[in-house]
Amino acid sequence: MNTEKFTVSIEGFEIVNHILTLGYASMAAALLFFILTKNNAMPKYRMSSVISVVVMVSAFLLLFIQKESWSAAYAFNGQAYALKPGADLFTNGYRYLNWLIDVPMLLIQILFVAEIVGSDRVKYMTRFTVSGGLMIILGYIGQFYEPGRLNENIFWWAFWGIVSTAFFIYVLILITRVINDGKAHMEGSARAIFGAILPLFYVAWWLYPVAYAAPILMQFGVSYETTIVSQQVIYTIADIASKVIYGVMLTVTASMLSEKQGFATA
Ligand code: RET
Repeated sequence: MNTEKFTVSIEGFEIVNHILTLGYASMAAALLFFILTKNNAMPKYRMSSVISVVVMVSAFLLLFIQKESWSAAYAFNGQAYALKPGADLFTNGYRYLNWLIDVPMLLIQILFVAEIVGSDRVKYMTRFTVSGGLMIILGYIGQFYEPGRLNENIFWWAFWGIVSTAFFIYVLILITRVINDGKAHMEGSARAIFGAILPLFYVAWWLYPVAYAAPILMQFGVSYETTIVSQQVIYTIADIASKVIYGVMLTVTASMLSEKQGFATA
């Protein structure tokens, strides 16, 4: 096996370790935030905070494992970090399994703050879970063939990525509807903050397919190191935006809506 091409510089190796540590540290800090602020909102909104807590725990564990997987795959050879013979290869696979939990959770949590209830809530919950779940499972299959991996196969990687994107577009259509419906019965700053979730969502969620696609740059002469390091940086920014910032915006909206309805926090 030619492991030469899989070598990463000291800086590259450390940036990934640092960014993954930032990732799981943010999840731990935000976990406390969601627990401590849960009662600032009326009971009907609190499921949003409960779901954020679930998401934080699962993302914390995943990013911790991701960091361990990265450190364990390489060893310093006196000049750079080379693949360690006999060690497990670094894999993003754990991420996808974490998303399988977190994607339906994140999509469902907003329904409580948007006050979508009854059969509409059930309808959205089902559609979000099925389409979000398929989007992730198909991407999980595709990532095994990622360019740069030993068993790369650009055809299958692109094929599963494109099919997964079709479900992603459907999720974007549904979430746009949910946010617009929710906004319709809000006013003032609650409406402004809740409305700002839509652009956040579009930017943060698109970063995932961008990171999935990044390794194709190797076909155009970009190094293995640059693509793999930027992939981890993009994933971490996306994780913090789509889970932590999103959850905080929902929490703030819920407490503003509660206050308007006369709910006083102790
Ligand atoms: C994949 C495969 C390539 C095509 C597309 C993808 C979309 C992934 C998304 C993931 C979102 C994850 C979140 C996780 C939070 O915990 C699967 C990368 C479209 C949108 C929000």
